[in-house]
Amino acid sequence: MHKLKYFLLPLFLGILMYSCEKENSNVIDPILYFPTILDHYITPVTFNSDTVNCIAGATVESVDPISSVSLKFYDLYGNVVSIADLKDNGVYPDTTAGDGKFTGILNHVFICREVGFHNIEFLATSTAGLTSSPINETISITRSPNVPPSISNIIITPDSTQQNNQVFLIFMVTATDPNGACDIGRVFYTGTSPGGTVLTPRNLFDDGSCCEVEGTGLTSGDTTANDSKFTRKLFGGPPETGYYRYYIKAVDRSGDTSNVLADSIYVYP
Ligand SMILES: [Ca+2]
Ligand SMILES: [Ca+2]
Repeated sequence: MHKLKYFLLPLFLGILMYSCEKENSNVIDPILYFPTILDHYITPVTFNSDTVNCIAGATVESVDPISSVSLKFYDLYGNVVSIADLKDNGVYPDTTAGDGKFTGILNHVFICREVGFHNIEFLATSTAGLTSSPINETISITRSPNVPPSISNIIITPDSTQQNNQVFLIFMVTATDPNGACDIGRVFYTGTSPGGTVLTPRNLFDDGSCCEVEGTGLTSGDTTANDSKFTRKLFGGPPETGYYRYYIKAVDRSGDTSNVLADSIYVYP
């Protein structure tokens, strides 16, 4: 009897599921028509300027009428900083109304030029509120000629500490760039242990200790964000005795390097 029950139960469930599916298939699903961007262009794609000014176009196919075709321009941190509406209305730069080719002008002026590759995204939305798959491209922002950054006011503490004694090591420097604070790409130290081992390079931050850095579970130790003073606070016990030597420098977004400032921590037995 028990065996029969175990045989019948799945059979019963199977029939139940089948009948449910059958019932579902009788429901008329609404058919969703997503617009498709068939073709797109943007020109030019390189700017050696604070101003971005491009003409962009997208050819859109859609069953439902199109309510908008937009072009988003992103900063280097993933934020949308400008949006252009592409129109199919025959008004410049669009040539012919109603041909499915949407055209517009993307314009953005940087307060501080962000040299690098910026993402742009084309997106079409229908009157039914359905959006196409986004199409992504990049615009390259350059700076030529470029002026390198410079650093000053190096502070590394403590001056000395005992071997294996767990302490906070603090690295500070002021880094500026004549092209603007946003042109500082990276501030970091390299170094060597007393025995000559190359130390892992560490970045310094001007982030006001907003967030955990580099998966360490610690913040940078920086006091005030965006004041050109970069800091890195680490916790550890130096294992070797002698001089740990550190070299700090900055690199800007065009890859040019600042002067190098050096300091050391003496570790006694
Ligand atoms: Ca620069
Ligand atoms: Ca700071």
